[in-house]
Order: sequence, then structure tokens, then C-alpha cells
Amino acid sequence: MIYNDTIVALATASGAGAVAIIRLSGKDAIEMASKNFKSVTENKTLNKVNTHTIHLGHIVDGQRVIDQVLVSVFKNPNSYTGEDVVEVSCHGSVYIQQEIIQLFLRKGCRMANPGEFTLRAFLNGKLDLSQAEAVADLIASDNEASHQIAMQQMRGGFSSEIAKLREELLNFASLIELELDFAEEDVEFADRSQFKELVERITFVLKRLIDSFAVGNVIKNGIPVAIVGEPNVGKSTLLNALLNEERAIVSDIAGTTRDTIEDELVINGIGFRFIDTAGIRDTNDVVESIGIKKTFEKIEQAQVVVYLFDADVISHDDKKSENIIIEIEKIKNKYPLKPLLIIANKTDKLTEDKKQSLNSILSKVEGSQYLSISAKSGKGVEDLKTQLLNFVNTGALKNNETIITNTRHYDSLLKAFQEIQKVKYGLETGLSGDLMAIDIRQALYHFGEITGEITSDDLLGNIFANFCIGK
Ligand SMILES: Nc1nc2c(ncn2[C@@H]2O[C@H](COP(=O)(O)OP(=O)(O)OP(=O)(O)O)[C@@H](O)[C@H]2O)c(=O)[nH]1
Ligand SMILES: [Mg+2]
Repeated sequence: MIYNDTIVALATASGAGAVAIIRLSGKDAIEMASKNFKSVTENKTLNKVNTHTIHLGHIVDGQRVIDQVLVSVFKNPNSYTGEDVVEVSCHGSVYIQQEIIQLFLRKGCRMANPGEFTLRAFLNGKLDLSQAEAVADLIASDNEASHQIAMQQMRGGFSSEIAKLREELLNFASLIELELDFAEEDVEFADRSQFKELVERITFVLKRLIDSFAVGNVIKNGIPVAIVGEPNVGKSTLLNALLNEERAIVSDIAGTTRDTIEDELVINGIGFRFIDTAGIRDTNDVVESIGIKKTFEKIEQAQVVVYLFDADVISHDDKKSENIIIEIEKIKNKYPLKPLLIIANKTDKLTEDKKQSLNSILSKVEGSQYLSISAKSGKGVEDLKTQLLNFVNTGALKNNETIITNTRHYDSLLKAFQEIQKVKYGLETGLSGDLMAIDIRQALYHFGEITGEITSDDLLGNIFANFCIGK
């Protein structure tokens, strides 16, 4: 699929800026730019310059000078798209950007579709599909962790891991298929013990990649942390303290927060999404009870639960403190696998003897991690952030292992894994070569889906539609 037309788009963000870049790609890119460019150096035309050079001059439309610009020329195949590419750096006024783009459209360029430059790069073999997808992730990355993962994927760490396994598997598939041609002679070209070893290795790698999706997914989307507890204990105050802004309304009226409020915060390069919820209690207020129902839904969706209680109330009210302990046990029973952090708030109000009784209450919530803070003064909020980081398994990230963040890859890996399990079973049970070859081909198919050896127009359309125009 080689394109005949030349595309144009603004490569920089829309709106006014110091400089804007307009990018052209396609077989007429250099010729078109050349016809509308007047170099400051006499007798210089763009269609005669060397590749990877930059030229000062003016974009002109007949006699009319539109702007003074710098033009970069990249000749195929050594460009981002693999085609001839011209980048015009102009002054960043929206008017100038539009004038230059309109000019090239009049001269026969077509407006690029979203992601079309990267699509062409993929079709010309400049990057594989998972690398192309990483370009979009890289542009979307807004913290250290998601940046690191996208960067690694774009540089081909993941692709080469998959490609290597695919190639080894392909070798065996060929050998087994060769055996089929010599069926009468009963020969074995494919060494079964070596093949078994390969299948084990592939299983191991696939499992690691599939498991990494749990981490990758939360890193990409932010780790959801639900802040829950009875009304008036200071949940909204804590959200504000974490974000360092007055995000949620705080008041001493119980039931202030009725809907859930969410906001993001990056802690040490990892994105967290904090969810302030309506206080949990039995209520007859219809609106509030809807909010409480939502609270449980939010716990369900959260990766970490922060349970807040009012240390001041607890330390002088035995009945209340008993209730709190029951409440905590309830959450633990309902969500046994969810990391739970218990927080005593309003410790600024505590006198020395109340602190004693608080400690004895906290010792009853055994097996849970707890912290004492004052959301109002901010005391202990930094410790809370440290605790939250401890909950996140960032081991894989630190070790620079490949982490899957893309649902499409996850899907293909799962399917490849299932097929490989069939192959493994076939090997153990001495399945005939022709049947085994079918399973291997299936596994190969799913590997190929990831890197783009196997694609369909629908799939490509879906992937690149999510890009911005100009990339
Ligand atoms: N002294 C003290 N007061 C606090 C602290 N945290 C919150 N408060 C006060 O407690 C009251 C309730 O705070 P909110 O943050 O609205 O409580 P909430 O848990 O969001 O309450 P609901 O939304 O009704 O469930 C407010 O008057 C806060 O100023 C604290 O650490 N120390
Ligand atoms: Mg609130």
C-alpha cells in the first residue's frame, strides 16, 4: 500500500505559539515546497538541495510573501514516514499557519488524517505496529512512569522480544511441516526436547508480559485510590491537602460530599487518581444514599482503599470506636485482596491521654497498616504519600522490564498464550504433527498481530484514528 498523494498538516499544537511547524510528506512534497519557497541565497531551489538540510527563506504565493521561514528537507527513505518530507517552521500565528496550509492544499496537497504520518511510517517499515502505538502513548504520557514505558516500547524493546520468539517458533513450525511431507518415512526434523524447551520459554515470557498488564494499565491510567469513611471525618479535607488546592467543599455538616469527586496527583513519577466519596452511614436521605451506593462502587474500582476516621471522636466514645472496628472488618471481609490503609485523622485535636486510648484502639485493627494524620494542618500527609507508593508494585518499572499497557497487545498475548498451552499439551501427549502445526500457526498469528505482520484495514483504522492530526 504505497500512497500516491502528498499530505500536509500542522505538526505543532494548534493555537498561537512562538514557532509552528507544518509538515508535508509524499512524493511531491519537495517539489511543492520548492515552488513556493524563495531562498535568501540566490539561485537556491529546494529540489536541488541535499537531504537533511535546513534553509532560510520565504514562503511565497506568487508575488505575495506569506512568512519568513526555515525549511527542513528529508529525502526518502531517511525520514519519519519513509517518504520525502518537508518541514516548514514558520512564525506561530494561527493566521500564518492557516495561510501556509491553505497554500499547499491549493497546490495539490491533501489534509492529513489523524496519525497518517505515523501510519505511512508503519506501512513503509520505519516502525512496527507496537512502536507506532507507542508514539501515541508517548505524546499522551504525563508522568515519569508512563513516559518510561512508552519510550521503551517505541525503541522496540517489546517488539524485538516478541519478534524473536515468533521467529524461533516459526522455525519449528517449518520443521514440523516438513516432517509432514515425509510422513511415510517417519522422520523427525524438529527436535522434540528442544521444542519443549522453547515452548517453556515462550510460556514464561508470555506469562510475565500478561502479568505486567496489571501494573501497566494502572500506570497508564493512574492508580485509583478511594478515600472512604463516615461523614465528617475529613475525607474532603484530606483530598484538598493531597492536591494542595481547595478541590472539594469542606464543612462541619455531616453529608457534605454527596457525589464522588476525583482528581489526579503525580507522586514520584507515578500517577494517582484520588476519589473522595460520600461518607458511609445508614441514611434516609435519598440523594445521600445514592452517593453511598456509589462509594461502594468506587471501592470496587479502586486499587487502594484509604479508610479515614475521626481520632478525636473515637478516643472518647467507646461505642463509636467499636463501630469503626466493625466497619473496618466489613471492608476487609468484602475486599480481602484490596490494599487497605487505615488513617486516624484530626490528631491535632488530641490531648496526651486521648493519644493513649487511640493507640489501644489502633492495636485492635490488627493486620492493617495505619497512620495518624491531621488533614487540616497537613501533618502526616507526606507519610501517607510514601505509604501509597509502597502499595504499588514498581519493581518491574525499576528493573526496566517490558510492561504492557495496551489492551490490544494484552488481548493478543492472552490468545497466543492459550495456543501455546495447546502446543505444550500436544507435545506432552504426542499429538500428531499436522494437528500441532495448526496450533503453532495460530500462536504465530497472534504474535504477528502485535507487531503488525498481520493487520487488517479495520485494525489500522482503529489504531490511527486515535492519534492527533499531524503525527
Ligand atoms: N481539627 C481538625 N479538623 C478537621 C481535620 N480534617 C477535617 N476537619 C474538619 O472536619 C469537618 C469535616 O470535614 P470534611 O472534609 O468536610 O469531612 P468529610 O469526611 O468530607 O465529610 P462528608 O463529605 O460529609 O462525608 C470540617 O469542619 C473540617 O474542617 C483535621 O485534621 N483537624
Ligand atoms: Mg466530604
